Amino acid sequence: MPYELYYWDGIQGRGEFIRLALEDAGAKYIDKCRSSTGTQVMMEFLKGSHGHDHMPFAPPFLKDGELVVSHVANILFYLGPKLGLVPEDEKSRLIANGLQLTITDFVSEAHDTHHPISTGDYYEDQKTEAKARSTAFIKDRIPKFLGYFERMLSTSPSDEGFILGNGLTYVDLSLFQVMEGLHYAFPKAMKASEGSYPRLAALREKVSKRPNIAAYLKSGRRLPFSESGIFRHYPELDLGD
Ligand SMILES: N[C@@H](CCC(=O)N[C@@H](CS)C(=O)NCC(=O)O)C(=O)O
Repeated sequence: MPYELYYWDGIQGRGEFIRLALEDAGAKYIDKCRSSTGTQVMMEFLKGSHGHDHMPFAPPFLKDGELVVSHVANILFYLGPKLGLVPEDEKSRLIANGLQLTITDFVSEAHDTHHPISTGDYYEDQKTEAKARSTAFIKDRIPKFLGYFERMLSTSPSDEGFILGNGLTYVDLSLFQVMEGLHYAFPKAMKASEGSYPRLAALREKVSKRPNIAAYLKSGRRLPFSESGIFRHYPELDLGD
């Protein structure tokens, strides 16, 4: 039975962290909302009218048989051992989950740069606040989060440049996506700080060259970044010249 991934059609968004894990592992999955009736089925799940005793609050969620798992970090916690994307011992799994939850926080802050006041309102209605939020994000939050991951990479026992040691984990794939997203959204700020994160830059490069990831990135399954996703490029929110 293939896994079923439920996520808004047309954007990478948070669903991309799951896609990258499934793609790297060569797992069989159906990206449900890319089919004509998928979004309708997803909405039924979210309304609780699908006969399941538990309904997720928001996408992404993954269906594996009768099991429905929500939240990016939770889905990856579930998939990690099945896909061979995390060591199986408890300590490693908890460390990986802690790192992934830190990525969740970071992604949420990246989202808030363009929607600092209300997710339900247009960016155009919160541009002044978005500029203030983005300025602080670039000045304080990107360095704090990326500095942390860079430090974790430098203290990792891995001699291959991965964050947990002993091979790639789903956290490395998510860090690739975070770096891709930040470079898309804030190209000038990321260029200006390029020299500060050599290990993250090397990891980004390394992940992009993994055969399954390279094939995925070239395929139609990889949706482009856009101003409907989490990482959005509004030039006015980036570093000035
Ligand atoms: N913590 C959740 C966040 C899920 C989330 O915010 N999903 C967004 C799409 S990326 C959504 O549809 N949210 C609906 C809402 O917050 O009302 C995760 O990491 O998966």
